[in-house]
Amino acid sequence: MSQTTPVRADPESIPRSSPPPEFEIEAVSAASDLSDEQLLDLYQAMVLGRALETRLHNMYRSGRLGGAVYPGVGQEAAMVGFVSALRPDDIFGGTHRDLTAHLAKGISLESVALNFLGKADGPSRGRDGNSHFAALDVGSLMVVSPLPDAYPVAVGTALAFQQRNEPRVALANCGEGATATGTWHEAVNFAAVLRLPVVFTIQNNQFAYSTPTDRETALRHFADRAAGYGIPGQVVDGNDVLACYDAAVTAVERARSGQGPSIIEAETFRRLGHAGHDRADYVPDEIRSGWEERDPLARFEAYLTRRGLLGDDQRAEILADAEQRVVDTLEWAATRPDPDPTTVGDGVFAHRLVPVDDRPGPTEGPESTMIDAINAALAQEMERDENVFLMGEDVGRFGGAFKATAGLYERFGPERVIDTPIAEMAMIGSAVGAALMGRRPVVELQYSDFIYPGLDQLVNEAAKYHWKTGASVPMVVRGPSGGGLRAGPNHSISPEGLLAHHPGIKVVAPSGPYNAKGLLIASIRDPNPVVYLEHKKLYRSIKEPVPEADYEVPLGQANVAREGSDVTIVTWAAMVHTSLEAAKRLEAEDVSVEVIDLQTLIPLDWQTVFASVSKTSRLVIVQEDSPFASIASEISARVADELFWELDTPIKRVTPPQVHVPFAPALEDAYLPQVEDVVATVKGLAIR
Ligand SMILES: Cc1ncc(C[n+]2csc(CCOP(=O)(O)OP(=O)(O)O)c2C)c(N)n1
Repeated sequence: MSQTTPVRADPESIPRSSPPPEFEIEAVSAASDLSDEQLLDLYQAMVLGRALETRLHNMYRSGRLGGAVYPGVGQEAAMVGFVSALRPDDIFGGTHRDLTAHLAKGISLESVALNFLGKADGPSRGRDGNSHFAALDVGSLMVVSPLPDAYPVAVGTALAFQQRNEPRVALANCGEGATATGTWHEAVNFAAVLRLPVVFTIQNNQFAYSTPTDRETALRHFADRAAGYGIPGQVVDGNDVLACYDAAVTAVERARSGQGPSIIEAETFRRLGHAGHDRADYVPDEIRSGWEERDPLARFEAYLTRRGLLGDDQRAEILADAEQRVVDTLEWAATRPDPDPTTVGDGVFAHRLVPVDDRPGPTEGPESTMIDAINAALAQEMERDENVFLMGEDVGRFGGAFKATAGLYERFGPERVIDTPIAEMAMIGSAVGAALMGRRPVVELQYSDFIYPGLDQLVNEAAKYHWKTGASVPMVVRGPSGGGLRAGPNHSISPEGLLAHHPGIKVVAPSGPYNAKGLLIASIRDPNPVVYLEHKKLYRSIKEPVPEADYEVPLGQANVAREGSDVTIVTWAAMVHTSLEAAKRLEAEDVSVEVIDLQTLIPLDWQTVFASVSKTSRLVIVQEDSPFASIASEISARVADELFWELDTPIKRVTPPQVHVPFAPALEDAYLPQVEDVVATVKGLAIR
């Protein structure tokens, strides 16, 4: 058997990045059928972008602008060429470097200036700066730092277009470096599998910060990745605005006509550093000069001049006008008001406009398990609102790993019960995009443990959208959580503390069939991202009457599961039953226990907790989640803070130890809080 020695890249070698451009210096594609006026519009858009980026960069370097700048100088052909292929109601999802593209999509110069200066009336009202904004009114998605987070969201907008049969398209753009992320791969695969109307563009500007392209991919071209997804990929001269435009028009029309996604890579060059502070000393001179000879603006000017569309005077006038507009707008923006510091806590959640039906729901109904109650809630909401749809792994014909979606595929069809690839980032991110377009997605996680691979989209997109842009994101992520089924460390977590730690996510944890149905209906109707945790041990272990009619159990309201006067137990999900059993045993010993079932962890019903502790003067918190920096810690701290003088005893917590959930029955039983632990803790308070 022959042995081969692996050939590894020499870390000291001169980077292959920035291959000598293969494209002509002079040539500008003439395939496009744009009118003279449209050609000049493209030119003006490129000039304005360059004027803005250059001015911002100079301001930053001279200490007149805070925050950050990520100049796209040198990339104007790709930015303008790609976005100009879109219609006004199409969607663009870009990154930190896409200012010129956002301008071409229609965001005003004023909005951009206000955002850079963190002003109150800017698009993110001072909550984010530089190019990190959204302009949903012109179809530009929110820009956030993690790369390329707008990809899955753009895919979700395309999903909404496909579901509604609307002839609209999304274009998602990023740099070549970002194509190495799992986010990118999940988004492209997801779109390819579902044949969504989306175009993926890559601006290969030769460096990801300082990293050359041969440390980013082993392929010759980034567009070669397309073959791995079964979609077309193409490389274009990214410094030729018409080549970019033509390629994008073809890809956009392909997507619009239902033929699915494609990838376009624009080979271009970032003329300035990665950011304002970076002098890009790592770019070899010969590479820089090769590309600078092919500057996209100079090439297009030469083309327009050759065609007799641009004279020297007109060129000078266009440049001067753009520069003056930029200077005037930035000076004007500087005079606008800063955000009011008293609003720092505002806007995390959208207010629900449809009134919550908070009449106590009917309590009569046939006996049902929790899994059937969840299934009924999904079916009724899908029946009531055609915007509600489900997606997840195996949720279709198979009915989900725990059968929560059984029968829904047959009833509502494959467009509303979507089997997805294993791609939590793509599922959650595309739910955000679909929600922004007016849909009400419900994502099933096969186990709540798989929230981890989707967490970036949850906390950086779903949770931040309303706070930063004012747009609401009504979506539910639901799935089985909790232990007790001998499922081991990766199928048993209780992630409520993890989720509650992030602003902008509501967290719901039902304890039985009745509240499971009402809370799920309320979660679907809520205008915010809600994570709905279904304790899998409760799925089939208890039955109670569940009304057939639809009803809501309002979010943010706890339930007094048992009244008592000596001690308050605050708990939720499966631990409600452990605590109720403990309360029963303690009653025999003449200790009266009040059990509060929180039902919703975010927002938490402090009023009910405080009222109960004021009455009993004692508090025990029982939780299944790990103890360190958890919901139990937070409740302890808040109650100690606000009700210290009303407490007769220390606050106690009954929790697992700070370890992973173990598999062996003996270990898992030792891990999970048991009735005896609760009884012992309450007795330890020496009430009698
Ligand atoms: C997920 C993620 N990791 C790291 C970063 C830090 N970062 C910001 S820009 C950048 C380079 C991006 O390169 P590329 O995708 O080619 O885009 P470009 O900046 O060249 O436009 C890095 C590493 C980030 N924003 N997101």
